[in-house]
Amino acid sequence: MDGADTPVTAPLAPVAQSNDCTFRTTCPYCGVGCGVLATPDGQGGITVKGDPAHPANKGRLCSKGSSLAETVGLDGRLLHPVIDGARSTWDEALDLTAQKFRETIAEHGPDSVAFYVSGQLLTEDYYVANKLMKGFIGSANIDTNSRLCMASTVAGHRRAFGTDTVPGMYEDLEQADLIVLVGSNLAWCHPVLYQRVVAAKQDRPGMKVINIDPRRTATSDLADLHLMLEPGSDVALFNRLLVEIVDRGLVDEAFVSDSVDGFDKAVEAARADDAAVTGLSDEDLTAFLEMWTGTEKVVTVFSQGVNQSTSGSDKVNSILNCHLATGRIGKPGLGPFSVTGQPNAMGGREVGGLANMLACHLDIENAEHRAAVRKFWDAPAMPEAAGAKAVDMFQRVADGKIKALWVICTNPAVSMPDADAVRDAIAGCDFVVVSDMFATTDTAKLADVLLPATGWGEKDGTVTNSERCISRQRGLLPAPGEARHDWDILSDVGRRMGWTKEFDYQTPAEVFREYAALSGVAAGFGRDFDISALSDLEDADYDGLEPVRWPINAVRTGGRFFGDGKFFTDTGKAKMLPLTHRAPAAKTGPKYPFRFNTGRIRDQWHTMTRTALSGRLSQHLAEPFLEIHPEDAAELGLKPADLVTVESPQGRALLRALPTDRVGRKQVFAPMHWTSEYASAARIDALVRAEVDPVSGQPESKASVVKVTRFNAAWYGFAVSSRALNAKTSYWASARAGNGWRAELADMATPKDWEAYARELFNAPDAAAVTVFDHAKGTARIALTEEGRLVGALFAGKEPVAVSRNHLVGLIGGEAAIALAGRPGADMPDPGATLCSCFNIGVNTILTAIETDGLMSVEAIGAALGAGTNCGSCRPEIAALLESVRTKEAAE
Ligand SMILES: Nc1nc2c(c(=O)[nH]1)N[C@H]1C(S)=C(S)[C@@H](COP(=O)(O)OP(=O)(O)OC[C@H]3O[C@@H](n4cnc5c(=O)[nH]c(N)nc54)[C@H](O)[C@@H]3O)O[C@H]1N2
Ligand SMILES: Nc1nc2c(c(=O)[nH]1)N[C@H]1C(S)=C(S)[C@@H](COP(=O)(O)OP(=O)(O)OC[C@H]3O[C@@H](n4cnc5c(=O)[nH]c(N)nc54)[C@H](O)[C@@H]3O)O[C@H]1N2
Ligand code: SF4
Ligand SMILES: [Mo]
Repeated sequence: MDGADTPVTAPLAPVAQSNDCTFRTTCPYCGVGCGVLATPDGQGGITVKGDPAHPANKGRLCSKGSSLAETVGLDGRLLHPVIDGARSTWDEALDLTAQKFRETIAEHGPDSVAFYVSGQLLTEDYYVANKLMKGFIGSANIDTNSRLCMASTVAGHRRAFGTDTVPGMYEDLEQADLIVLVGSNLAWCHPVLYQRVVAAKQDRPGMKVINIDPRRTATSDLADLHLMLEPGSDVALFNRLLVEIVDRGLVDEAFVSDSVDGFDKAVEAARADDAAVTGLSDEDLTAFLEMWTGTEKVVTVFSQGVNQSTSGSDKVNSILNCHLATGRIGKPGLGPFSVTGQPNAMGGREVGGLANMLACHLDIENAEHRAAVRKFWDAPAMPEAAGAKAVDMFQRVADGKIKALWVICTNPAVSMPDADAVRDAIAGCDFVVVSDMFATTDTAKLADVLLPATGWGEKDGTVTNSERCISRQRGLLPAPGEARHDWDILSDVGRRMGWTKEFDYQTPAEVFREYAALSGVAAGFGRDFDISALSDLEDADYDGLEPVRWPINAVRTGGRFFGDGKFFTDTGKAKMLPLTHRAPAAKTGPKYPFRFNTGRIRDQWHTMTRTALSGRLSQHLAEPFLEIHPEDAAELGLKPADLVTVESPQGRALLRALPTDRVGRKQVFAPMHWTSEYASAARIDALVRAEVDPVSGQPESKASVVKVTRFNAAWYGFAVSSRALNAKTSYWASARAGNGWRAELADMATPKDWEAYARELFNAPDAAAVTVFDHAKGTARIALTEEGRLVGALFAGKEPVAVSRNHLVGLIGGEAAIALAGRPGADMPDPGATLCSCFNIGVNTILTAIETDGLMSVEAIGAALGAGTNCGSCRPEIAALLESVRTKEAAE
């Protein structure tokens, strides 16, 4: 361990509130873990800004973080428990839950029940869930959505290091001379960390960035080199790198002989592999090898393009092999760096949320570890083997082996692979409890018992970010309705199941102290995760806990791991693994010719339960889409803005085609976010095959196979509405916008009576109607008004309708007369689709500024329009717009 590093900040200064009623808390979205200053307005609202004192973001926030104020209202919140669709009391709901779990266990054994939890739970919630299942119910059937996210990294770390440890910290990215981003769209998924990289690169132009991704993304735009490798071929690429390292004599012989096992076998396997499967040109491959081997300070950042694969663990180890061979680990400015997805993805790994781990990085299969935890908990039973991992868990639910399921803080009916089958399995399960903030999620709709949980801004506890930094989330708003905290609900059920003393927690601070003490026990076994110095925190110190990086014990705080060559394996040495490329499990062929890649967009968070509440965030990309290569689109006879049916052997979706050369030939990409709440058929995990990595159990979410066909719509429509729409067409996708909603529509049969159709769509039977029909062209324009105010406007035609969507959104609730023009008058320029969500600046506004005012840089556009000057999340897209104008000009 490298104990020389200074702590992140002096721990324990009691500053929960910076001044009057401003709270220092942590953003609930990505694993960057930015500090947020939130000020309640006393009426249920808040204002937010970045916390300049937080080490992760130093005052910055991205578009999602800066929009937090728009997502804390009561809109859609579940405010009281529900049993079988009817309101109940907490006593009824929790008694029923405890009773059903007890009965099921008594009759069918502990493995007939399961918890499926989440990397968005706070550490304290997670600790109680894990203790209840593993220690008291006596089953290891608790798994988490981190199985879909971090499991391959956990497996890779454990195989190489003997423990699941991220060696470095964020400042390594700033100090590196080369950053290699593998399967990471950092610009959209870890935007503040990305901005730190951009700033460092501006300060030191010699710094280089390589992006390894089969798709061109906002992140590739920053890269000096973008390797569009064949999907799934990362192991072959890093094997080739390992051979190059050896052949160039760049092995750190001293480090390898003192601190690494398995070198020879790993190199032998790498030599036998063939980089041709990457599909990269010699020129690109050579450039990569030159840059990596020619630079000492390399940080290799990896994310879901690596983890979500049937060779995910091998991909991780192929990267670690190269860092271990060169001794490039655990020192400033270099090392492998897995970025975590969810705000507490790391905390969940520490606390033992996965079915194959115990708390505090202890191993479930290790009898001594089990005995120690059992003694510490005074637990009646401990499982001796790993429980069901997510995919397996829902299979057991489908098979009827798991008969009682509790889903907490995750939406598996949308986010699990083979999602239709998962949805059906949950629907068919004897007893299902769902704890969520919202009643209308696709999973919540399937619950027998629905429990209202508090959410961000209401709950108190800790999270750990990608660089092992533990920060407080603080409650600043009252719990809405009867909502309760997850740790509290879980403890109450524990007590009702009979373990009154063991689950007698009154505050999250009590839970945290117990957890910190257990980490001291783990440290006794030589485990790395040790926060024992926090085990006697007073309540006030817990309230005031400053961001602090673990380990936190009597001898050290924070710092890097492994620079000293000491690892946590049985031999104390790191392990290099012999690895061989394996292609994705699903094979493309005549029936399913396209490789189906999936991932994220800038302004939505997962299944959209919170980010879609913000009209501002919803304007960036307001509709589910499929990126497809223009030549493939042409072969399918697709016209611009056509809809496509995407089908796999598992399921089907209906998406807007987005022809772009950002994807390769015969590769398509769709965002993971849309649910049945926001679109007719865009739960894209319904198409994803439930194929898992044999080591980690993580599903291959990015490499299924599909076919794509044109959806032959008889008509297309666009609508704006002051209230939620009642769309029933084959295709619809709706989003909050301005003072109401917007929707895209299409169907195979044209309504006979457009006006009647519009009244139903807008729930406005008595509104006054203004209609314009062009029967020759087959277009219909209908505006419905109540008391002179526009409640809904529908534009329909045989072709995708070309109207100014942002302009129409601005008219919702206003005067009706001007709506039917569909676009603004000549005196009012059309802003186009929103690019900068902070200042609501559209593409056209920026293009006009580039073209007419001759603005040539992102900075100049910022100075003139403000775009990109607040959160900065849109800066990569502004840069891409500039580039497209330059390319266009060069071609003219
Ligand atoms: N805006 C936003 N940010 C988020 C989230 C969100 O929902 N929205 N979610 C958070 C969470 S939980 C997570 S896990 C992270 C995920 O963060 P990322 O992993 O950066 O995001 P993804 O878009 O899932 O995938 C990254 C890239 O992997 C590429 N890829 C696909 N197959 C391969 C392959 O075989 N090899 C390589 N090298 N690349 C491949 C995809 O083309 C994609 O561009 O984001 C976090 N941040
Ligand atoms: N095809 C494909 N599928 C994927 C991925 C992909 O890249 N491609 N990525 C995978 C990854 S990496 C991830 S992390 C998952 C994410 O997938 P999910 O975890 O299913 O997505 P979320 O929308 O974040 O679900 C969180 C739920 O918890 C609720 N919630 C929020 N806060 C609280 C709280 O404090 N308490 C409780 N009880 N509930 C709360 C929210 O309303 C929401 O319903 O998706 C995975 N699925
Ligand atoms: S980068 Fe954005 S989403 Fe991630 S923690 Fe920071 S503000 Fe939140
Ligand atoms: Mo994730």
